[in-house]
Amino acid sequence: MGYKVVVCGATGNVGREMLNILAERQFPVDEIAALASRKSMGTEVSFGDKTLKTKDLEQFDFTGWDIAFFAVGSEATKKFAPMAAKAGCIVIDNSSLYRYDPDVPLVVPEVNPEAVEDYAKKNIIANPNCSTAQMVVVLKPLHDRARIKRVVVSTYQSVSGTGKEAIDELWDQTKGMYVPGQEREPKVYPKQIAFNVIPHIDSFMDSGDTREEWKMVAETKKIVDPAIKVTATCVRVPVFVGHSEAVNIEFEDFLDEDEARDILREAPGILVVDKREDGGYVTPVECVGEFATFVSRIRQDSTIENGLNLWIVSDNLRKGAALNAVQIAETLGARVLKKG
Ligand code: 11C
Repeated sequence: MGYKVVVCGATGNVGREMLNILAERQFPVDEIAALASRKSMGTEVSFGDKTLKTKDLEQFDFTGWDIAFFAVGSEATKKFAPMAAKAGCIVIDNSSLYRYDPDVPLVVPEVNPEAVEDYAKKNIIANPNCSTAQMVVVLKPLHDRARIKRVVVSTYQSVSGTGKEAIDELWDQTKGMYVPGQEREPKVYPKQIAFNVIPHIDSFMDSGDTREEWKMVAETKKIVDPAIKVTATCVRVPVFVGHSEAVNIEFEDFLDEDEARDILREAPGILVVDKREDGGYVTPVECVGEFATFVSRIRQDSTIENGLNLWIVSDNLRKGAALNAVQIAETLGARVLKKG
C-alpha cells in the first residue's frame, strides 16, 4: 500500500520537478492529484509515463489524502496549507511561510532527519531555501568532526530560483543583445541580468542584508546548530539552473583539507569532484538534473587558524526544492507513516 499524494503548484518549475522526482525515485504513490490555480486548470503535466490534468486548488478537498507538496508561494500557501493540514493531510511546504515557526520542523534529510517526527503540531513540514539546503548538506559532516564557528558565504544563484519569467528575461535579454530591435528592458530584476551579475536577491532588510541572506543565516541555525555564525552575500548570475556558493569555514578544531575531502566523500548526498587541474571542479551546467550536491576546490585557508575554503554547486530546483521535499516525504514514510 502506498500514499495518496497531492502536488499543489504542479505547473510551476518546482511543482513539475516534484512530479518528475516522485516518479524517478518510485515514491510509493497509490493516487496522485496535480493542482494549480484556476487560470492553469486543465494544463497537462507529466508524471512518469502518465499525463495528469491539473485540478483547481481552490475547489480541492484534502480529506483522505496523506501528503500534500506545496510549491505555490506564500500567499496561496497561507490560504490553502492550513486547510490541507486541518483535513489531516501532512503538508510539505516549499515556501518560506512556516520555516521559522518553532512548531514546524525545517528539514534537510541528510542533516536532521529526526526532525520530521515533530510534524504533528501543525501537520506541516517546511522545506528550506535552495541556497541553504545545498550548503547545510556540506556543513553538517564537517561540523560533526571539527565544530564550525563561522561561515562566510557568497552565492552565485541562477535565475530559475526566481521563476519562469526570470528564465524568459535572461533568454530574451541575451538574444536582444545581438538582434537589433529585440532589446529587452529589465522587468523581473531591477537591473540587466544578461552578461551581468546583481548583488540583490529578495527584499532589503533594515540591517542592509537582503532577506535571502538572512534566510541563509536563520535556516542554517535551525537545521544544523544555533551556535554557527553565518554571514552571506547573495548574488544573481546569468545562469539558467544551478546555484553555486564560495564558502569559507572557520572551525573550533583543526581540520586538514585531505581529511575534509575524505569526510565529504563518505557523506550522504555529496559528490566530491576536486582535482587541482583545469576543469577539475563542477560548474552549474554540469549539475542540472542531478540529485547530488557537488563539492570542489577544497583547500586550507591559511589566513586563519582553523579554516577551509570550498565550492558548492547543486541543482536549485532539485536539492534546493523538489528533491529535498520528496526526500522529506521518504523520511516521513520511513520514520512515521510506514506505508509502502
Ligand atoms: C532564489 N533562493 O534563488 C531563491 C528561491 O525562500 O524558497 C527560493 C526562495 C525561497 O531566488
